[in-house]
Amino acid sequence: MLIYPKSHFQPYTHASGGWGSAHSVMRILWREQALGKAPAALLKQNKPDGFACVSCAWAKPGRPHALEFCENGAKATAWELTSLKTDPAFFAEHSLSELREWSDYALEQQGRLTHPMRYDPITDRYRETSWAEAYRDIGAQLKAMDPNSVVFYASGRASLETSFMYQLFARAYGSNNLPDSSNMCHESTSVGLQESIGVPVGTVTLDDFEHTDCLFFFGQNVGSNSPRMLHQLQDVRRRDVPIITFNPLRERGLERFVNPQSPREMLTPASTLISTQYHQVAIGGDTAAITGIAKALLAMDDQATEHGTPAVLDYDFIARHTEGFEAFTTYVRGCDWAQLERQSGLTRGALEAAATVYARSQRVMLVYGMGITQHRHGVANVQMLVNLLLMRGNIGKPGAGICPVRGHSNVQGQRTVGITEDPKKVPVDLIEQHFGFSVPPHKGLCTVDACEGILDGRVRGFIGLGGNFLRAIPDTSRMEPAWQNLQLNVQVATKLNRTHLLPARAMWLLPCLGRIEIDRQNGVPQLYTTEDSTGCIHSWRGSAEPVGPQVRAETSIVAGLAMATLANGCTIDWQAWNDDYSRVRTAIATIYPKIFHDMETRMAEPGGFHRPIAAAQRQWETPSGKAQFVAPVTLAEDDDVNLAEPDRDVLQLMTLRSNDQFNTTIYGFDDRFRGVSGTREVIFMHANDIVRLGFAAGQQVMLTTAIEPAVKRQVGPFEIIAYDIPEGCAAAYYPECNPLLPLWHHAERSKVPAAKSVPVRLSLPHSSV
Ligand SMILES: Nc1nc2c(c(=O)[nH]1)N[C@H]1C(S)=C(S)[C@@H](COP(=O)(O)OP(=O)(O)OC[C@H]3O[C@@H](n4cnc5c(=O)[nH]c(N)nc54)[C@H](O)[C@@H]3O)O[C@H]1N2
Ligand SMILES: Nc1nc2c(c(=O)[nH]1)N[C@H]1C(S)=C(S)[C@@H](COP(=O)(O)OP(=O)(O)OC[C@H]3O[C@@H](n4cnc5c(=O)[nH]c(N)nc54)[C@H](O)[C@@H]3O)O[C@H]1N2
Ligand SMILES: [Mo]
Repeated sequence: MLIYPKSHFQPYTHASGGWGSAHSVMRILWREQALGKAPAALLKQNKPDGFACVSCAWAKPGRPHALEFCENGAKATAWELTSLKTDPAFFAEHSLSELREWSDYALEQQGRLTHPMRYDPITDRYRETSWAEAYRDIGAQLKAMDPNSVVFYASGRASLETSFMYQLFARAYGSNNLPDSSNMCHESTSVGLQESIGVPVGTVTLDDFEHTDCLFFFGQNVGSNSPRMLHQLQDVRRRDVPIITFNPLRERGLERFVNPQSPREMLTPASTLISTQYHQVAIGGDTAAITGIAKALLAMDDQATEHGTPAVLDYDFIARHTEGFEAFTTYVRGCDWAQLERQSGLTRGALEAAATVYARSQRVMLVYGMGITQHRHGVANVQMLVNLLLMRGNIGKPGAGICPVRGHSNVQGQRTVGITEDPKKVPVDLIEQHFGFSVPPHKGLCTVDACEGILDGRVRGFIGLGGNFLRAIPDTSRMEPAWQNLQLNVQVATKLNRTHLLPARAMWLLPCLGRIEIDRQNGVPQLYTTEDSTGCIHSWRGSAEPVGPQVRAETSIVAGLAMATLANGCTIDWQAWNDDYSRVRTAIATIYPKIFHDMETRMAEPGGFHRPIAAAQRQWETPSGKAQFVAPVTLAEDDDVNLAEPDRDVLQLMTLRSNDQFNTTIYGFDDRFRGVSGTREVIFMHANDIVRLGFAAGQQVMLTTAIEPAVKRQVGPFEIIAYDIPEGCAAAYYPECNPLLPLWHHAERSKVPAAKSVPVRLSLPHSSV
């Protein structure tokens, strides 16, 4: 189906942004045949009177730039506004067995889904159905099933209105099975921050970037995955604020940036140096690195005591606001430097250099992403970041705080309005009082639990509100066969993907509007809301004409399914909510008054409104009312293999995104910043490891998971690329590598799959392992 251009590797020596970015945007607008609608839409992107970018969750400023979008946001817009269509004629032509042979890229490249479709097992094809029939038949199926056997997945994009309705639908039906993409992403944050500082989300806002005097960056690839943040970083650097980065790879966006919206920068060789210190930490070495920094701070503080100079630690803050300091410092003092160096892959000198800058800064922010959360000890990792901040009182003052960079554009908001498997995290009393049904009391299934349930047959039905579950989850080679035992699979989507192609006994594909499109109910365009990474809630409106008359809003689809499924008892007027989204917002404000009071007026203010975040006011909503220092139990973020063992033949593999994808959506086969073009089937390795293991750069190898040998997990052949990465570490792309990731290999407590630490061995394609 797809002709791969010849692959090519050439180290990228330019800054991120700049002409490379402009060129890449034009190419996708052209290919998606989106030059008609997309340029006009781009002017509305992330604007107060426009729509929220469908790409990342980074904050949208109240005073936006003339063009408030980035290369990847523009690609996401073009992808959604494509004039290509995957219509009933397409499905008549291709059977599912045939489509399963297509690549992810080829599937989505067919364009937008336009009609509700039902799978017909006799012809192995999707056939057009009507909305009325689809709702009726799905409702009948759901009514006949045990609610505990049905999973309601959400992928992080749907609006606050849709998400609120979706979780009520699931709960009124009798299920708390509400896994979310967050379960594969920042759940380590939600668990770790809640326990340490009493809130599940970050504490900083955009204003803090204007006041900070030092920024630390851990495991987040800003240039590809949240490029609009480069504007804040560029401003920070103009004030000569140091940025200290910990990342196994020298990511371009963390090194240099040219603002593509600045004519001066585009026409001169000027670029901004982003990171002032760059530490290529070993994969899984962050806890050891932070322990080293903490150790250096304690040593500086001891010296200060000795010399009678001012303390390095903020003892007043520690005494008034925290607990656990003694146990934490005892742990840190007990670690020796040789161990910390070995485990972090960094020298004592490098860690002391970072500590010195930290110690002399008054307002420090820590920014982080998947490099921290997607590890076996991802929760402990997040808590180590908090420990470092607490040592000098860097939470709850302007310019300081913790900044997890969320993934999907409304993933944080979905949690805020009740998408969670844990009923303890929702206001059950208010829901029961207002909507006339009982919330099931027991905990439902998160993503990993749902996968286990599909494998062992407990899960019988799956509703997907967006996403590409079967590609995003771990252990995909084991999951795909099990998936086909499902009784029911309903997918609400904008484009065709692999999750739509593995038939359950009954299966529907329901096409929805994207959020760039105008959502009219009874002829009236509706507003919708989202919450960004900084806890800011905005209202938006679509600006492009819908892709076709048959496509429905996600809100309508949820209402339609709920009306067809729910028996008596639930007092929600789904039809009224469907007709006027302001009624849904009124209901949200009734259930969550502290956050959403007066929502209708506040959401329209430029830049939206901030949800109250207690920790940012130094109120700690923890059981003891204090922020918690949490000592790690181990320095190894992933203790399935011993990283420090000499001459291992096992590499620690991280699975990451290229600059040409949004999660499982592959825009193209180039990763400009990492210098790869024409292929995604590569493994990045250190030159010494290539030689040591008896291979050569350019050679094709198979990758096999090195834990749990009883189950063979293998992908390949992939081409070896010699790359600037710490020895013992390797990198390759997600989702191609997902068959390698055992389902049980997830973070303790948060159950986030440890996608950044898969132990692998390499072999030649034809040898047996
Ligand atoms: N264009 C684009 N934007 C996106 C997405 C996309 O796919 N494409 N996805 C969205 C989503 S859902 C999410 S969650 C975010 C993801 O955005 P990121 O959090 O940036 O996720 P990854 O691309 O997986 O890359 C993680 C980074 O962590 C580094 N890393 C890996 N292991 C370690 C480690 O052990 N320690 C440290 N310090 N660093 C490590 C990697 O080198 C890489 O730079 O982006 C969102 N935005
Ligand atoms: N190995 C490995 N695995 C990972 C990760 C990793 O770093 N490594 N990252 C994990 C992370 S952080 C995440 S968030 C998950 C992502 O997992 P998902 O959220 O499940 O996956 P996406 O690729 O974002 O989903 C893409 C699909 O969403 C649909 N879609 C797009 N827009 C809309 C819309 O507006 N409405 C609806 N209804 N559908 C829409 C389209 O049909 C598209 O095919 O993957 C996780 N998996
Ligand atoms: Mo994510």
